[in-house]
Amino acid sequence: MAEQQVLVTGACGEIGQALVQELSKRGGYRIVTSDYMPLPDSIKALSAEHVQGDLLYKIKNFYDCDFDFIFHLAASLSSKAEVATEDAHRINVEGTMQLLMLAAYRSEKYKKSVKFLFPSSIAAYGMPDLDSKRKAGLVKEEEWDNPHTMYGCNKLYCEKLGMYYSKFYGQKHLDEQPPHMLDFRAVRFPGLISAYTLPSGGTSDYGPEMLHAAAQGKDYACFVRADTKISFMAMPDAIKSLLMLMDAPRGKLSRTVYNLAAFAITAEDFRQRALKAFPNAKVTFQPNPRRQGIVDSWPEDVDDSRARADWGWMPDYDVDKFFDEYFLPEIRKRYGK
Ligand code: AKB
Repeated sequence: MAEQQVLVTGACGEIGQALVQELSKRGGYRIVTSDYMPLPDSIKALSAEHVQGDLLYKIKNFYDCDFDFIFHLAASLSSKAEVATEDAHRINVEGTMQLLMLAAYRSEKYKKSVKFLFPSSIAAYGMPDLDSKRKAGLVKEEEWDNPHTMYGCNKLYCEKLGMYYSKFYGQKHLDEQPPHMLDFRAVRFPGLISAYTLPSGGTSDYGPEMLHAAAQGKDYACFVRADTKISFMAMPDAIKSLLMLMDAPRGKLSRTVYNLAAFAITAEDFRQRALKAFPNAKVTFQPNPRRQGIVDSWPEDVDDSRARADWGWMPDYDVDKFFDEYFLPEIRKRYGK
């Protein structure tokens, strides 16, 4: 069978590296990557072609490519986006729009729905205050969607752009809808934690940063309060969710954007777990008001029942399995502790 063509943007990021490795393990794909950085050794041999540079200037490289799937992961994350807002808008919104236009055009012209997978985020939510956050319980996709950050606004708007290009682009009468519109699918990820890579520029970064520091015997000053709570997920589950959504038959999907959750814990829970595994670790709390404000605006946990019902989503790792069967064994190998 001919290989299917996949584009992964932001391939050098944490999700990108893990996704390229998993797609390559599955086999049957010609993987084209793009990023402003050169590919790291972990995935260099797995990419058939790497387009390096600013996506907005490089998009023309993809005009003649016949992609079956696009994973658009390139983004400026929440903390970085808050200090370089216009640049974040350009990367997060204009980059996404150019790629959506390209995929929509190719879907219609070649009568083949390009599947466009988009990682949105819990940053699409905006809890007005801590009291509302604590009382909100499991937040559904359509609730509290007034983001407080540039990144959150960008993600929420790109979800809407994806719906526009997949449902309404061309403004044909419903009876005349061409059968081959772009097939846009999005997940709202919680904070992600990998045992192999570290995030940069995000605000949920305190979780993985603390654990990696503790495993290396380095002191860590956590930039949020001890009681700060949001949901997190193991990187293998994040990759599993993207591949499950990629494979899900269109007819099973009742919506375009799905919440995902795995385990919601506090920064103090992270500290306790880190100290239990690495008793010499030293973790203190030195909240940064700006970054604290960002995490306080994100819900404590989200309701992912629609993803479970529509496409069988179920994380492999709850909090205990995350530490005992994934993170600690892998991190001990990595840092030799
Ligand atoms: C960030 O912290 O910006 C990201 C996210 C939650 O989307 N990890």
